[in-house]
Parts: sequence; structure tokens; C-alpha cells
Amino acid sequence: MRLPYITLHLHQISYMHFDKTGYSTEQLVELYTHMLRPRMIEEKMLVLLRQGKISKWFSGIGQEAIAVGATLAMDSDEYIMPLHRNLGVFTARKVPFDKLFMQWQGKKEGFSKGRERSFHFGTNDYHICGMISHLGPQMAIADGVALAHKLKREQKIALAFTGDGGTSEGDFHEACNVAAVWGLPVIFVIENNGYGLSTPVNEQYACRQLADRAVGYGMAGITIDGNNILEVHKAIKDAREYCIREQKPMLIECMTFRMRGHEEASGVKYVPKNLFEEWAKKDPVQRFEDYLLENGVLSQFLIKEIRDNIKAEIEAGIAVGFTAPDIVPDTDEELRDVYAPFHNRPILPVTDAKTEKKFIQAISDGLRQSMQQHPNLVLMGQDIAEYGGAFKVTEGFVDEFSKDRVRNTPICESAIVGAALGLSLKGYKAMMEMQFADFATVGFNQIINNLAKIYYRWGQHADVVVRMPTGGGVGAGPFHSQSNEAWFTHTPGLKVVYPSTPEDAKGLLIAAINDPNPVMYFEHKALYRSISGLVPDDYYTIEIGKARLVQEGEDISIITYGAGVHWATQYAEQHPDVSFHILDLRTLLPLDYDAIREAVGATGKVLILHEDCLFGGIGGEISAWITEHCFQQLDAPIVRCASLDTPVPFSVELEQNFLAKSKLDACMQKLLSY
Ligand SMILES: Cc1ncc(C[n+]2csc(CCOP(=O)(O)OP(=O)(O)O)c2C)c(N)n1
Repeated sequence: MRLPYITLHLHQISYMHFDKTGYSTEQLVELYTHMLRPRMIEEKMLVLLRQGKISKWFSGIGQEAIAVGATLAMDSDEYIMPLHRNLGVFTARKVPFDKLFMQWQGKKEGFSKGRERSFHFGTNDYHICGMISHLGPQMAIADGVALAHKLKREQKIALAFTGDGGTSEGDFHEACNVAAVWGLPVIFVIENNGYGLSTPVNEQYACRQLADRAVGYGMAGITIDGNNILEVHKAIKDAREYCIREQKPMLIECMTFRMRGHEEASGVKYVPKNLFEEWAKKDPVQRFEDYLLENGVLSQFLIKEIRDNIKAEIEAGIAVGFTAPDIVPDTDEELRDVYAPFHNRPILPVTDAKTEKKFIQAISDGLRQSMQQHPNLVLMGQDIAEYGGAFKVTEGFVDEFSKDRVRNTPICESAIVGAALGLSLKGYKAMMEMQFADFATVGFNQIINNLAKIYYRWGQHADVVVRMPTGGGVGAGPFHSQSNEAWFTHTPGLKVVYPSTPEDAKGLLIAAINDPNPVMYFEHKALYRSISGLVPDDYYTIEIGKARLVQEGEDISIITYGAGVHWATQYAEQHPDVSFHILDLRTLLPLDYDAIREAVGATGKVLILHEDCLFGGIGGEISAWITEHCFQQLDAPIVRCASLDTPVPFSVELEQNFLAKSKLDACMQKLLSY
């Protein structure tokens, strides 16, 4: 069946016109039973809430047909990205009740070792990728999963849910646009339940129906009765076939109503009473039950039997969930689970062959060899395909690796980081090039809240590298020059690398791509073509987390990274009377504390140098650590040399004045004279 490209409008929906054509009696009973499960669990949860046995509950009562119908219309190995009112996804995928209750009770044997609440978890066993609080980011992950299906030529789709409120987020727009532009087999289901917390839909959007937006993205869209399980089930089944056949996305708006408060404690005073009365008549479970009774599919006897069985399942689940032991915190385990395990042993070059290369050529070399090494590595970024990227790092890659793997993206950093995570769910590796590190701001949420936290939250790794051309000194002004590494070093779950030499740039990039954890890879653009060095021709890695001793010295230790390494060595050359010990950190998260300790011990006088601003820069963290752990070895207060606490200015004079380099001599004199 071909699906219409036009949207069906609300007034055209005849609510609760069931049509069981094509469904066997068993299928109808199964659909009913599946809808009853979340309903009965929820009714129990409301009792437990009143008894003070659980703390919070987001109810999907009245919306069960959507989650259940959609889930049952898909293959069980197809990923679903559910939200907070989609208990029916979990029950329809037959997630064991006891495990669900342990999850909600924060028990270790739940899905997140007690680290996540309510529905904020995923499980690959059941092909469910749970939400983060921010709602919209789910959609782009579905794009990534759908892209994996497309690349593998699999006849599969992904499906993501959003509420009507969530459609106002930029993430909705970005995910729809990418799906349409890339022709991804993904279904976006909007549950239009009338309210986003207390905000009614007329204060949320100004179009007639949300599915009307589909045409603007160049995709198919329909509006359906979300309280009719048969209509939802059929629509999603048809949409699934359409998405696979046409290799296109589909937007499905399900009209429904939120029958309870946003969450149980928040009340419903702002909802007109008549709306509840009107929608109660359209209750998806009751109306379907009536229909099946009228048509002789169900009997009171059968209903009782089904209910009794579910009740017993729930009671058994609760018994386990409430009696499972409370968590005894294990700090080592907590820290260990921030990162996916990875044997970070260096790979050595096979031969001694080396070639003189510019910094940027070394990055390109590392990326090319990684593409050869990992057939599952996909590159994404603005203008990176035929054009070769803003800095030409990927020049010629399309010819060698095809456009499937070297993908130009629309300008939508958030969706691309999300898609990278979706690829990771399907066993791909993804590298995203931010055109400039500054633009990470528009992908920030996905990086900080999805990439960084997902392994700790439910054990799914994020095999993603984000390359970030960074830094100033090139007269590019406030939005093309920032040193923003400290935004990321503060985020557990990310790794942050920052090479300063061509050899390190190649080896660290390969290491970052091999690492299954999300790595922010900073490349200073002022170094791209200004420095060169001998780089091994072979494939090799530089170990993430290991600093490099640039030169040994006895008077002053300079701890630095990136452009700072070159400022420091230049300064040392200009001051041969002073013996400098220079340490290149190479990785900022995790820091190499052993090397820092050794650097402190070598001279007793420490200068920390970075291009980032002073306040809140990583220099403050390193300084604090040295004071706490190496105080006895210090002969002078630690000095931090950093850039001004202003945005990066444009004019050459102002930028020179801004940069830490202009303060290096004064800082050094202070330390020397102590
Ligand atoms: C980015 C973001 N802003 C605000 C919130 C707070 N918040 C949580 S749910 C919600 C309403 C969501 O409405 P909708 O998308 O319609 O879903 P519904 O709750 O109605 O199912 C809001 C405002 C949030 N979680 N994330």
C-alpha cells in the first residue's frame, strides 16, 4: 500500500472506528492483552504511589495504543527510542516485569545499576534505546540506527517517539531534516496528547496539525487516531513497509490525550474538565474491549483470565523489585563504569619508514588509515565529501571510500552527533568533524548528555570521535578561535586529546578511533600548516592518557599542550641560560598524573601554560592537584599562564594581547625571581 503524501486532518479522523479486517482472533486478543499490561502496571503504580512506596510516576494511561501498536508493528530486532509515557514499548517487547520493577526501585539488577530513573535507560537485548530528560535528542539517534540499516542494505527501520511539546525543539527539526535528506528508513511518531506539562498545544505550535510539517521536510506525514490500536498498528506496519521500500522517513502524528498530570504530583488543574470527560469516552483499552466483546472475540471469562494472569505477573515482579537488596555503593565500580573497557595498548609501526608531514597531513593520514582499517568507520561533517572539508583534511576521501562513508551533512551538529551515537548502537564507528570547535555549542547537548553518559547509564558505548579544529592566532574572531577544551574536560565519560606534533596527531587520532569511548579530538588550526615533522608511514597509535616529555630540565617545569608546547620550546630556545623541563600533556582527560608528578619533582617550580582563558581553564585543575599531591616538592607557588578572560578578539593587536603567549615572559620572570 502506498502511503499518502498529504496529511489527514483531525476533523477527518473518525475516532474509534475499528476495522479488524485481516486480523485473526488470536491477533486481536494479543493486541488487547498487550494494551492491558501497561494499563494494569500503571494502575498498580498509582496505588504504590499513594502508599508512598514509589516516589514519582509519569503516566501514559490513555495513550497505550500508540506505544503498543507501534512496537507490535515492528520486528523485535528493530530499535525503538521511547519516552516517558511509553511503558507499552517495554511490555510489548516482553521486558521481564521483575527487571522493570528493579529498575524503577533503583536496584542494582535493574537496567542501569541504580544510576537512572524511570524510563531513562536502554537495553540492547530488547532493542530499546531509552531517553535522556531532554526529549528531542532521541530522534537523531534513530537517524543513526536507520543509517546503519541503510548502509548495510538491511530491510529494517528505526522508530522514535516525541511528544507534541518535543516537536518544538531544534532536535525535532534537525532529525527530520537529516532523515529526509539522507533518505533514512525511520518513523517519527508524535504523540499529540494536548499538553506539554501545562502548556496546551495552541501555545506550542501554530500549524494545524503537526504532521503538516512533514511536507516541509520533503517526507510523508499522516495524522491518525492514536487511541485506536488497530489504526496505529496498521499505520505503523504500512509506514514500515513504505520506509523500507522507498528508503525514506515518515512522520506519524497520533492524536490522543494525557489523562493524568504531567507527573502524578503536578496535578491537572489547568486542564478543562470536559476534555477529560470527552477523552474518557475514547479510552483505548475500554473501547477496544467493548468492540471485541461486541464481536464475540472476547468474553467476560477470557477478560478475567487475561487480567488474572497479568495481575499475577505484576505481583511477582513487584515481589522481586521490592525485596531485591538495596545498593551498596562501590566507588571503584562507579568510577570504572564511566568508560567502556578498552585495552589501550599502543600499536607500534611495523617498519621504521617515516615521511616529513605537516600537522594537517598527519591527521589526514591517520584518518585515511583508520578508514582502511575499519570498514565500519563512517565520517560525517559539513563539506567533508567532494570539497574535502573546510581545511581539506578529507580531500580525496570520497573517491577512495565512497559517499556512503564520507558524508556531507546539513548544518545540524546536534543531529549528527546523535546519528553518530545511533551508528554506534549498530556496531559502527563514527567520526564527526566539527567545522570549527566553536560550533560544538550547537551539538553540546548530544555530546555532554548522550555521548558522555550513555555507558555509565546503561552500558551502551558511544564509539564516536569528534574532531575539533580549535584555537586562535589566525585572526578569526570570537566564533572561530575559541579554546573550549575545558567545557569537555569537566564531563565524566568523555576523553579529550590534544596533540601538538604531527607524529602525535596521527597516532592519537588512530587511538581515538580505536577507542570505543567518545573522544573529543582537538586539532589546533594554527599548527595545521605551520609545523611539520617526521611521521611513521605505518598504522600506529599513541596511547591516550600518556603525556610526552618534550625536554628534560632542572630549573623550571612547563606543563602545557597544543600550541603551548611550541610557545614553550621557542621560549626555551630563546633563553638558553635557563634549563626548562617541558611536558606535553597530549591528553587532557584522563590526565597523566604520573608524568605531572615527575615534572614537578624535576624542578620544584611549575608553570602551567595554555591558550585557554585563565578562569576555569584546565590549568586550575592541574595546579590544585599538584598542590594537593606534590606540595612537598614545590619550591615556589605554581604559576598559570593563560589567555585573557575575554572572548577571542579579531584584530591582530588585540588577539596577540589576548593570547597566553604574550604573557609568557612576564609569568616566567615571576617564577624565576621567586
Ligand atoms: C529540553 C527540555 N526542556 C524542558 C524539559 C522539562 N519537561 C519535561 S517533559 C516536558 C513536557 C513535554 O511535553 P511533550 O513533549 O508534549 O510530552 P508529554 O509529556 O506530553 O508526553 C517538559 C517541559 C525537558 N525535559 N527538556
